[in-house]
Amino acid sequence: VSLYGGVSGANRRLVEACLGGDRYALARLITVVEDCDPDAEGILDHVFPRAGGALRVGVTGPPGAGKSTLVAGMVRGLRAEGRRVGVVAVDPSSPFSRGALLGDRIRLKDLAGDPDLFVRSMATRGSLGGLARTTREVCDLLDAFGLGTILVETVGVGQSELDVASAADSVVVVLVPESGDEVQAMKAGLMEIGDVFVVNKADRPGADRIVAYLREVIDAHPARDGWRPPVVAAVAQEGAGVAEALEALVRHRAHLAAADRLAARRRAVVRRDVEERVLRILGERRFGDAAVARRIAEGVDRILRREESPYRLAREVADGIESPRGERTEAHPR
Ligand SMILES: Nc1nc2c(ncn2[C@@H]2O[C@H](COP(=O)(O)OP(=O)(O)OP(=O)(O)O)[C@@H](O)[C@H]2O)c(=O)[nH]1
Ligand SMILES: [Mg+2]
Repeated sequence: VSLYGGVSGANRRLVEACLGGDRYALARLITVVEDCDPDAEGILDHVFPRAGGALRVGVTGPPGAGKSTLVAGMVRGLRAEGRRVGVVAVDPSSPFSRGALLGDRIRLKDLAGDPDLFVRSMATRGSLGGLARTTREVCDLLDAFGLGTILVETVGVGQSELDVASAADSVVVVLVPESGDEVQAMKAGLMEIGDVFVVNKADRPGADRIVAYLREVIDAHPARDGWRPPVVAAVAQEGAGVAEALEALVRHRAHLAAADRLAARRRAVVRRDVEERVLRILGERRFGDAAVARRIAEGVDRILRREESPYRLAREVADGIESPRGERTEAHPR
């Protein structure tokens, strides 16, 4: 099946222009994807073979830790090496922020007009799961466009934000000297996703202490894939530690390149992505079915009267979908 077959002529022209290097076409396509336009799937399907070459770096950490300042510094470093860079700022807390505030929020003002830098911000619409998915789709567009390094900034270190970051090949966790309690509370989650730790605002007291504490925590955890995350102290505002952070990323990249680790890492993400999409497609089909919708609506009333539990209703609806004519097979084999 050609998903591209149904894509409108206007959107096809955008795709051709984008793949030919037109950044305005890229921006328009991102909007199409963000808006869940019916053409989005076909467009993404078409550009997919052209993507995959870019290194994707997630940058996450608590609000105000200096992620954007660090990202801006990294962008300057990468641009100085002649690399083409994409930046995606994902803000799970804001329902709308597209374009306008961006240069400011991302602290890349002085780089505006650079044709080899593309910056985009994305805000929450609907669930964070949806945001994570759209982020990956947008990264595919940037990747197909030919940006060799994509930096994805996400605010927060709650579990769901970690999901956004975990779709990247390398994840930088940015903390500050005051993050001790956060590290304590989120130890396992941080160790699971952090490939490089940056203690920013090292111009403030307590930086040495948290650097030492992080190293302790890292050493106490089994190395993931044989990698012990380096801890870099930084004063991003003054550009200090930025080169070290980039260097740590280069080393992590080399580590991933060896022994097929990159593929292994991407395999897990891709599998989950496909599973989520299958569920979504099935869900759209099922919940669009009038009989199923009616059954759920009636069940909800019973649940509110405590005559039925949501657990039982969900099971019954699912079983009913699997064998619609009441020819019920054994409910839960195995
Ligand atoms: N003292 C100090 N301040 C810094 C440093 N780096 C950044 N800042 C300041 O910290 C504030 C937040 O910086 P951002 O880069 O916007 O932080 P962020 O993590 O991107 O913030 P959100 O995206 O809003 O979560 C700004 O006022 C920066 O100027 C640093 O190394 N030392
Ligand atoms: Mg920011």
